Amino acid sequence: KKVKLSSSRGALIVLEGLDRSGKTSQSTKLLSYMEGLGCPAELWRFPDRNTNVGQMISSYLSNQTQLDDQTIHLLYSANRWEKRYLMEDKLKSGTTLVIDRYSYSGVAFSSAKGLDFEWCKAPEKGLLAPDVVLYLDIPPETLLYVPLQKAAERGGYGGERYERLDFQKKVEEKYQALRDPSWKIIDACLSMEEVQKQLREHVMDCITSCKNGKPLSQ
Ligand code: DGP
Ligand code: NA
Ligand code: NA
Repeated sequence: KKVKLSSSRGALIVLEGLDRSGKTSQSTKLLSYMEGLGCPAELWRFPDRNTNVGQMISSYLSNQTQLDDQTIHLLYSANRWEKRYLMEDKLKSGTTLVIDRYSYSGVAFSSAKGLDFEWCKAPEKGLLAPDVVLYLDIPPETLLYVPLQKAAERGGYGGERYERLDFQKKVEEKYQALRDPSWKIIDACLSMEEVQKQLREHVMDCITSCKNGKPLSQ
């Protein structure tokens, strides 16, 4: 469904992948690259832990709050909804948004816990559709080799909920079920530089097609 035809809008670029697939460092690098080119862009991430809803999610993730699976699922979704209209304004004003996780994380992580796949998708309907999904592909076993220093910074391996190998394997299966042929699958085991190079190519192609009038959809 078309929201509005715009002759020059920003692109909605989504990075997805398992925990520790490198999304955060790669998206930060992408932003500096775009800034260097003078391309208006912002880096967003979900969950956005700065809002009230985001603080509830953050408290849940650090095991300070207990919530049932359905409730936390809807909070993650609400956290995207509360940014939806700002997102649309930014895109229409020509700003490209690079987003570290979006609805696909919402469905993949919750359905990996055992919630019904279609039920998980329902509250995501009506959010803006990404112009491109960049999937950083790592074998879940890679989680076993996270450098000790990084694990320590994060409060130890498995410090947050979800960061266990068996669970990440299920998440990967769900991502595969969500995947469509338009996704760009990037081998995240390549060097940091090579991954970045491939991401930049996809991003620049996507920004060009949005500038050329590709409509925003939901
Ligand atoms: P991050 O801040 O990207 O490290 O994400 C925190 C954790 O929450 C991570 O294990 C992935 C998971 N997660 C992110 N978004 C969602 C979501 O929308 N729903 C569910 N169930 N989990 C999510
Ligand atoms: Na994470
Ligand atoms: Na993977």
